Amino acid sequence: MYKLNQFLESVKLNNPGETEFLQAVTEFATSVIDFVNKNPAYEQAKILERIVEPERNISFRVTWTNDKGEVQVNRGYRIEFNSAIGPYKGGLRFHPTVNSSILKFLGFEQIFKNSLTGLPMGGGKGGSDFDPHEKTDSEVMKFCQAFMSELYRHIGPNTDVPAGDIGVGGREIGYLFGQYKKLKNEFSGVLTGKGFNWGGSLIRPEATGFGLVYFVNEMLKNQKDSLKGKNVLISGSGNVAQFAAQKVIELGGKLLTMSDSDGTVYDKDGITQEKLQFIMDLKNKQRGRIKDYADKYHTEYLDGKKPWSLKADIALPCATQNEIELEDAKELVSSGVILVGEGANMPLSNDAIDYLHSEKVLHSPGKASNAGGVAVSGLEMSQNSLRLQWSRDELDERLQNIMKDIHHKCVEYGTENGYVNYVKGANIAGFKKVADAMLDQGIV
Ligand code: NDP
Ligand code: 2IT
Repeated sequence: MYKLNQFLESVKLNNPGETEFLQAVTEFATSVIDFVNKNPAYEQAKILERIVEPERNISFRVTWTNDKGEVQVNRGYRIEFNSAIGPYKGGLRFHPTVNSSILKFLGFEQIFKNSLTGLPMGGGKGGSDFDPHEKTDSEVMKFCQAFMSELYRHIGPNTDVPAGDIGVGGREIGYLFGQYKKLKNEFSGVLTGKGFNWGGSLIRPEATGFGLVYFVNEMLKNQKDSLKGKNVLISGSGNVAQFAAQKVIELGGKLLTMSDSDGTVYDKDGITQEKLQFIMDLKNKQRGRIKDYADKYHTEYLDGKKPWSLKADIALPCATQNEIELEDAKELVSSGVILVGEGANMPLSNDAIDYLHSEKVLHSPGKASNAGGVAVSGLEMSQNSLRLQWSRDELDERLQNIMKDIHHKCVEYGTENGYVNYVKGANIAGFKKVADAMLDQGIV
């Protein structure tokens, strides 16, 4: 029998100071421990000890020159966490806060998320402490080329297939792909999130945000409720936030906020499709700040603040980890929020999650509700193998079915006295497939 505290203590000793990684492992192990202890084969094969240990952890120097000709040094990483059910798959994050703990938590979450999609993808994550803010296109290109000059020897369409995450979007994927192709003399599906004209998939840019709202819709349907007329708070204004916003508006929700790391815009009249287009242009073309929205539409701007103190029905954190802590969770509950759907990875601290669950607020973990992005990445890999591109309708339908299926798995494994504990459901369902594959494949 595994003992939870003893297991967590040993993970802590082996990974000193890696607070985000330990947070993710604690949430996971707390959910699955009873399930794991029901099958002694898992303990005999030391599945828990093995699953928290990355199969390979690569870190490397990235040297490049900025536009002034000054030499710059960054650190690059790729954590190849688990390949039991497919090639390593997961995004690259470029952000100054990136370190080993952050990427290990993301890679760990990715194992179970990818499993939940039903597609054959293992878990991995990578990135760098490079900060793309305020960099010119040519600097971003030079950094991406330098980063790929090392990464290319570790990845491949059947080995490890990176994609985007914070700070890595279509522009960066293009530069990374160009450099990989040049170094390997090979046009292959080694990255996802590619441009449509060079092997990308329709719906991939939209997939995480759309998938989140499809999932939230299933949660509401399960309660005989819907998004129509609901007041919604979204944090972030990047890839995930933008397309979550689009789908919320399409399905009849009233979107009150979006944010960036400087502050939050609060539009009492609701952010419409037209106003959202302004945000998309601002963020994707001009790479500007969300405050410009408040200046243009004369709305409130909460300088340096997150959206969680505002009154609403639904909160969709779509920016970054630990953006909702216990105090924020209390504010959300006291202002009447009935559902928190995670678009970001691990946006809630564990005590915030516990509080929401104790108040019976519906809550979905990112590994379930933001899995649409990697799911369509998996479909991009399938299309690359087939050397075909599917239509937008076909991909949207597949995405909707995958999100419904994940919701179904959460309900199946997570229902406790009528309340769906989506964290528990997602962890057990995601874990089971990977653990059983590890058992089948022996002690490797
Ligand atoms: P983007 O880089 O496109 O956007 C990130 C957004 O979050 C920006 O608005 C950014 O503001 C804000 N943000 C980032 N870091 C912080 C911070 N420390 N504090 C406050 N705000 C912050 O990233 P994505 O939209 O792709 O990713 C957002 C989240 O979704 C991440 O947690 C990511 O892991 C997760 N995710 C992404 C997927 C994808 O397909 N892209 C798939 C699944 C999950 P600013 O510009 O000021 O930095
Ligand atoms: O966190 C995530 O799931 C992503 N950033 C997307 C990963 C992918 O391979 O598409």
